[in-house]
Amino acid sequence: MTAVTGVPDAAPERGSRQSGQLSRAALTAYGYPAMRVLARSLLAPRYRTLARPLLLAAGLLAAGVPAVAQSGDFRACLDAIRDTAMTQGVPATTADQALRGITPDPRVLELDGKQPEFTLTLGRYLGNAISPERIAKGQQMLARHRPVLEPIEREYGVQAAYLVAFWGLETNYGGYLGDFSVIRSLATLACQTKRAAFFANELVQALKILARNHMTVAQMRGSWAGAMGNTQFMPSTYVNHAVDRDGDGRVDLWRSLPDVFASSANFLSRSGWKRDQPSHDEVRLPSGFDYARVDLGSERTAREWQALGVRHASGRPLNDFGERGAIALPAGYRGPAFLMWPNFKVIMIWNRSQLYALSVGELARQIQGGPGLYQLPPADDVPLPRDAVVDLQSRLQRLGLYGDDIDGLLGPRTRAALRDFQVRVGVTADGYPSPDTLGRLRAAVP
Ligand SMILES: [Ca+2]
Repeated sequence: MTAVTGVPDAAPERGSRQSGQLSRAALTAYGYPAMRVLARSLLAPRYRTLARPLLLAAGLLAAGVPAVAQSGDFRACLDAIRDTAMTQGVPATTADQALRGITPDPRVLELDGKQPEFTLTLGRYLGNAISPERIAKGQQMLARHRPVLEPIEREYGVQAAYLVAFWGLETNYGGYLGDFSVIRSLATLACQTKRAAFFANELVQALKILARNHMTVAQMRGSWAGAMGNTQFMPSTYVNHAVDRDGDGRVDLWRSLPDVFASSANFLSRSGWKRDQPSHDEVRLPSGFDYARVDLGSERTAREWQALGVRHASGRPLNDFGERGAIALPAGYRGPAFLMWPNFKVIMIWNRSQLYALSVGELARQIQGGPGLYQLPPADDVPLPRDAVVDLQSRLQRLGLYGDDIDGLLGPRTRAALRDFQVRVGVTADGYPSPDTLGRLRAAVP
């Protein structure tokens, strides 16, 4: 599990701007959403007896499979995964049937090899994620599925609008579930990429799902990276958190919306979702606000922020849930400011992109009839290509302000260095690479 800080938002600029690709974009940027990693550490009670063999197998996977994977012997790699699956209770017949005759999928390798080229701006990201059509459709879906959603909201304590928002962002309300063979995709990623241990474990979990007779190999289709169904669960998340809500004895995240909504609610609830609280509020900062306070780690109570002059964006006093929250300025001081409550972090367990979390929360809020943003992101912001971030980091380094890796990723250390530069040249120190700040940096370091 990664901390909520330290992961910049990036997404590949490819393909159509379908929303499902947003989550996949975040997924490809860092390999996989944190949710899938967390899932492995939260063993459901009925699998607890498997914890010991699982830990042993994890060691085995971490040690053995990558070596085999790097040897390039696909079959030997699959055999190692098959053996691990059997130590975790998967019958040999199930594993053999699933893995027999499969070959690496070149399309999966091609997609895996595509690195994100741009850090999307807030405006671009939200524009893609929360279109008026998606809000309207979310409202229709909320109304249509209310009889299913209401009892789930009561039981799990996760608001129906959020469950619908995750669904809308992951697959555009079930519009595209992915048509890759999950087993073949995971086998390809486990045996022919560097993230062998992670995907080998996912393949073992997928084999468990087959062993429990939830579906056939042919029915198990999903994204190129193995995410399945209406909310794109990875197999480990499915095994640990998915639930059979409609009572037919199978968890079907493709065709059963009761199963889909209850599974999402179960995951969120176990991840610490706070009943009746939003993920964030848009806020208004007072003039003269010290932007050094803007940091995911800098949490205060609503009362403390209120005392510092922060108000709800509408001008009224801040909501006070008795919680602490941090302020984020994802488009710098010229854009909207957000106060992020505990549920924001829970969304980042699902997907560790801050912009993704913001999109889920905004979509949920606007599905519930909330107005659009009070402060729109600046129109002149442009997506920063990775080499532009490399350039920025190099210039900050030459000024003695940045000592970290020149990796082209706009992380918190780069932002902190940028803030120091802004202080030095006497402009608003929000740590955001606005066109103005970039121009000043180029002038300072020719
Ligand atoms: Ca079911």
